[in-house]
Amino acid sequence: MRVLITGGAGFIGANFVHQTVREHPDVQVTVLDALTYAGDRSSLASVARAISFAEGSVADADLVDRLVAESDAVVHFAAESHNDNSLDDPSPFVQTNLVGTYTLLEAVRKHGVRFHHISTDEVYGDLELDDPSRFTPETPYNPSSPYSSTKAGSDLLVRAWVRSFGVQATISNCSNNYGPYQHVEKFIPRQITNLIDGVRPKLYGAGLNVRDWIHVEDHNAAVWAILDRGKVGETYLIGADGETNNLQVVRTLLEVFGRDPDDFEHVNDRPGHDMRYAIDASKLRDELGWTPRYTDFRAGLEATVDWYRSHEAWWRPVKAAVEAKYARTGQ
Ligand code: NAD
Ligand code: TDX
Repeated sequence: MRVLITGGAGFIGANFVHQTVREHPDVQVTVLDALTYAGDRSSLASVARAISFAEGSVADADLVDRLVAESDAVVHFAAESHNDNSLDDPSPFVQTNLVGTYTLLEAVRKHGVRFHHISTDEVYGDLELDDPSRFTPETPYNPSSPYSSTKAGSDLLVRAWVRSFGVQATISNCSNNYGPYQHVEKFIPRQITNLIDGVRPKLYGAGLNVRDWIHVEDHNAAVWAILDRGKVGETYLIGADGETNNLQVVRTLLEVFGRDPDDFEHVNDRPGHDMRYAIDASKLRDELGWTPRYTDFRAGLEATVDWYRSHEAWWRPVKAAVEAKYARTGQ
């Protein structure tokens, strides 16, 4: 099987490429990635000889048509992925997340290629802290930010191309990922690299916002379960029952570093900051038999800290610029 992986030089995509090369040696991998600020070819260095790499945009119709014609399936990770950036400048979010997904859909329609669309739980908006419910595939879409609204729009394009044109597609909406190769702009790697540098972790607002953390390896194993056994036209929610508030994450990281758990800093909150995400993944568990393997969040965080400690050459070159950008908004 020939699989085209878009966004394979980014956080989740690179981990997916590594997992695929390791666990599905029969699969021929091609990565399509624009190498934006979030893409790093060195994340694929150890598998470079096992894969093909095309540098370019998912919104480039000619390039996409050529690559899709040579593929049996497309797994679409490529996106602008950071909420804070989408508040600063939404335009690349519209271009990549909406126009890019449209461009891929037209190509898979033309060539009859299987498509899997990677999306987020943020399409459902947020939940109150005292609301006992969790997101299910039936929860109405209600996105809050330019990022999540463009992801929601891309999901709706996929659904329409399935219904109107019979495109062979599935969608997954996953909760917050953590693990190796995550950009230092994101919450967990930002705090880990701050702590390595002796800088206090930065908590938006009171830090009571809840995210449903899942290890990136568990997310990607679920994507393979959907590719192997998922039903075309269906949406699967991916989550590992990992609800934790940001304050608790920061305190745990401080403990892992042997520091006072209260030695963090409150910074400006994110405008429109979603309060809580929570996933009910029972459809994925019951219908496809998927279960998460990384169920000890603290152990997963410790392993992630070790990874950032031993891969300083990977993140150091971009750290100062990320912090300078945050400083402009008092974050
Ligand atoms: P990321 O920002 O780390 O990586 C995105 C990758 O896409 C980068 O390699 C970048 O160069 C590439 N890219 C951006 N624009 C492109 C374009 N126009 N053409 C080709 N490549 C382009 O993102 P991530 O955190 O790995 O997220 C991957 C996917 O998973 C996204 O679709 C995101 O919405 C989704 N998702 C992420 C999370 C999470 O917690 N990070 C959770 C749920 C869903
Ligand atoms: O320095 C920080 N301090 C802080 O308190 C940063 C960068 C974030 N936060 C908070 C904001 C969120 O409540 O931590 C939480 C997580 O923030 P992010 O890492 O920016 O993730 P989030 O906005 O929740 O979105 C992530 O999960 C869903 C991914 O970036 C998305 O791509 C994915 O769809």
